[in-house]
Amino acid sequence: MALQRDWHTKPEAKSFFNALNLGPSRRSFGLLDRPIFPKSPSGKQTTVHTYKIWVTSGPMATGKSSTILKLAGQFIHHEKVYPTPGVEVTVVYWPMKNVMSEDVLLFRLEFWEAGSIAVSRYGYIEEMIHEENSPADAILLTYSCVDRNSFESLPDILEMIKMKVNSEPLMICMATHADQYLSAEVPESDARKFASSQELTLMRSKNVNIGERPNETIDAWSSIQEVGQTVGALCDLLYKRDLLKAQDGLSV
Ligand SMILES: Nc1nc2c(ncn2[C@@H]2O[C@H](COP(=O)(O)OP(=O)(O)OP(=O)(O)O)[C@@H](O)[C@H]2O)c(=O)[nH]1
Ligand SMILES: [Mg+2]
Repeated sequence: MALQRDWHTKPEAKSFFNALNLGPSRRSFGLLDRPIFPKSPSGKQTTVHTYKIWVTSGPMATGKSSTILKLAGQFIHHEKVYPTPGVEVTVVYWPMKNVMSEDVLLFRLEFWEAGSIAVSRYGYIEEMIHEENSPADAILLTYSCVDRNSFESLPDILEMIKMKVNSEPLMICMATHADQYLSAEVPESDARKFASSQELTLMRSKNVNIGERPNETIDAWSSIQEVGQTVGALCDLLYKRDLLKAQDGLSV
């Protein structure tokens, strides 16, 4: 049941992605919004697969909000720092095609972030994110390539997650500031070693505005091509995890 990770680059994907855009930019969806979506080439109604993704870090700003904005195709304000005051949820829809069945699946990724200042003041707010009734399907452990301390803090965060979370989420290590590799304080080899020793999937994000348009908007197709690899990989890994869990006879 493999998904076509690069489907966003195919001409037939265009009408599906356009259904999620608002004019020349990607639409930002509220929690209750539901896009109107075309049928699959197979004639079937598209199924929606929802996943909760918790984006976290050590007790510092690593680029959590910027990564989420980047994946959602929204403008990132670099000139001023905007610490996330509490918990924020951002919804990203992403269509992908099943290689075997020709069905198009619509992924609804809910990115949950608690700001680092808010967490250090009110530790309980992160508990909301991994509550038992709706645990996170994936955890994005973020660190900044240009801040060694943020990388050094990851083992403790990981330990804390292992103690508190028993739903076996997909674990991703997300390196931000990948555009600033010349000032990197964390060599690629260190990141790879850490990720493989902890069985984490390593991803990178360059949280800069590519395809900038007037009025602080981003061109939808520039964004889709920019983040397609990362979002496609996330959807594919989450979907495979579901299938494996179903095979193992666990509830999903
Ligand atoms: N050049 C560059 N700047 C980045 C990148 N990611 C984040 N930044 C900048 O880093 C600063 C902090 O980014 P945020 O996304 O607000 O960090 P955060 O982890 O959400 O911070 P809190 O909400 O306070 O926990 C901002 O000034 C961003 O513009 C990146 O990949 N490249
Ligand atoms: Mg933030």
